[in-house]
Amino acid sequence: MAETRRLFFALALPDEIQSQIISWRATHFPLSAGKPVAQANLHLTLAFLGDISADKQRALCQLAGRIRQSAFNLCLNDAGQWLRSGVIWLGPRQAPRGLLQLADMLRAQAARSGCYQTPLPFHPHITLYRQATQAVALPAPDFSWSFRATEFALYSSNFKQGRTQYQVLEKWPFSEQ
Ligand code: 2AM
Repeated sequence: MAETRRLFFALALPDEIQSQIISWRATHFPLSAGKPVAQANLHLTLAFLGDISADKQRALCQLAGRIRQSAFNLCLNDAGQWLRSGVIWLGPRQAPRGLLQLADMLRAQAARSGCYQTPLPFHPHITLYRQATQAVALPAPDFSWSFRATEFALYSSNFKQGRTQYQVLEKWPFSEQ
């Protein structure tokens, strides 16, 4: 059988925002909240592709490279918990149009290429904790991190020695207008 890799398109966070979020998380959530996501793994998924072949990866990268997307500002000022999936997340209260357009496009291309896409609406988020199946008191909504998104990337997800590691495989810049 052809070899496959577990892939997804995502936005990275600037390093300094990753580390600010980690400090904030450490002081605003109990230790028992769930399994914290490692600093380097904080990202915002645009489209999850699942385990796909090198051929499908190439085809999806070609389509991704044809997307023309302007850069946009993203403000992370909302947090929530999904008890069913055990996720505590950070996200924008109001998602920028550019982010929604890009995710729609990538998800549609993935679906047309046979990658299963959840029927749930896209809810842009950065997972802070997994296995958070007990309700946690969320921090007061007085936090906000803003940055300019200037590119998106294809990531592979690798599970090694009990840890999930993400690797950037390819990046596509947004246009500045
Ligand atoms: P999550 O953070 O909400 O779990 C890599 O696994 C990324 O793809 C994660 O950000 C994860 O979102 C997202 N993802 C979306 N659908 C997924 C699925 N069916 N299985 C695993 N990850 C999925």
